[in-house]
Amino acid sequence: MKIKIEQIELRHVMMRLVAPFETSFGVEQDRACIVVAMRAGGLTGYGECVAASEPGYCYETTTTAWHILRDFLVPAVIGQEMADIPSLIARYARVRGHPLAKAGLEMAAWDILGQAQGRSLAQTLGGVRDRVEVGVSVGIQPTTEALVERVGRYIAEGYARIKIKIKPGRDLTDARAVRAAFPNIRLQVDANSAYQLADAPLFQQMDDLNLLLIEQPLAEDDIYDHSKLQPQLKTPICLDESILSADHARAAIELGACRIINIKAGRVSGLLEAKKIHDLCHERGVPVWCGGMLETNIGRASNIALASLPGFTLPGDISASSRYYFEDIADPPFVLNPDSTISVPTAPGLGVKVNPKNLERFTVAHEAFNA
Ligand code: OSB
Ligand code: MG
Repeated sequence: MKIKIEQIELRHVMMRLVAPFETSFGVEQDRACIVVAMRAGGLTGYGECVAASEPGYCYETTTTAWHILRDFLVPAVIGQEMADIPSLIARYARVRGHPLAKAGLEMAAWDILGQAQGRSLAQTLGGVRDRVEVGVSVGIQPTTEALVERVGRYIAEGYARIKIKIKPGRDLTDARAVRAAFPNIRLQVDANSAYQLADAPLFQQMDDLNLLLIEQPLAEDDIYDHSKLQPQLKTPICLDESILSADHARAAIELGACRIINIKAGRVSGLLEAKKIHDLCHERGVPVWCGGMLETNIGRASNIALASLPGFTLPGDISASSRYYFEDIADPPFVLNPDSTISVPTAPGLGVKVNPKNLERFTVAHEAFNA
């Protein structure tokens, strides 16, 4: 089956988070993304490019992603016949880097192809679960006391796994306080690249907190120093920012730089590469889990489908829709089941319905490209 890509529409969307989200690289109150609408064969597929307003998590921003999409990716695929995902990717293979921009476009194509074949994204990817285990990622709070209270409220809502963000000056004390208040909760920390190898003694002090993992302690481009840090710790290191491809994952595993990998389709240029990383890790017995980028329900549907693959054995950073936004641009909302899971969509493609009124309301810029 071949489908001609007739139109691609880009929308710069801004949505207010229910609460500000603070990490070691900054605070976000209004979250930006680019919604990609692809029209082909009478169908519309949606993708979410997760580039943020500022280059804190990675070098891409909403503005660079818009440039790469408008000037390079869209021209490479518009008017072209699409048979499958590899044939789509081949058309823009000469564009180096910019994984978040590529992943937004690729997601829309997965949605179209799934709809055309009458298969859910989870089915297409090879998912084996109808519900996925989830947790919540808790930003840095004004005080340690406020953090403990915030975590307590998420646990009361039913989240069975908590991740707290750390930064220099708000690390050991915060982690110890949360562990002391909740001795049995599954707990992990995320440093978002804020430390150096010389901080190894700090992370050694976390070894008796029974953490599931320590996420991305060192620089985003430094797999090597993580391989120097991991042997000094009992707690597994999990890489996020450092892993941009299956080749990076293989290098990190073979170097002993981590024992767990966080997979985000955006960071690795799309779901096809995300599945490759999953397959490699699954073969080698390395646990993976699905990371999040504060997605709308479009990106969340994609994350949940990905997390239904068999190697995703740790809870994902995939929370209920209400944890992020008061109102979303796609329905139905994702809700937390009593067993700290979220159900996998079963409708064809992403399995969510975009709400045109809300999408229009949150759009700050848009541009359409026709074949
Ligand atoms: O490092 O995992 C991260 C959000 C934005 C950028 C980076 C990260 C995060 C999160 C949020 O931790 C996870 C979520 O979407 O709930
Ligand atoms: Mg992370």
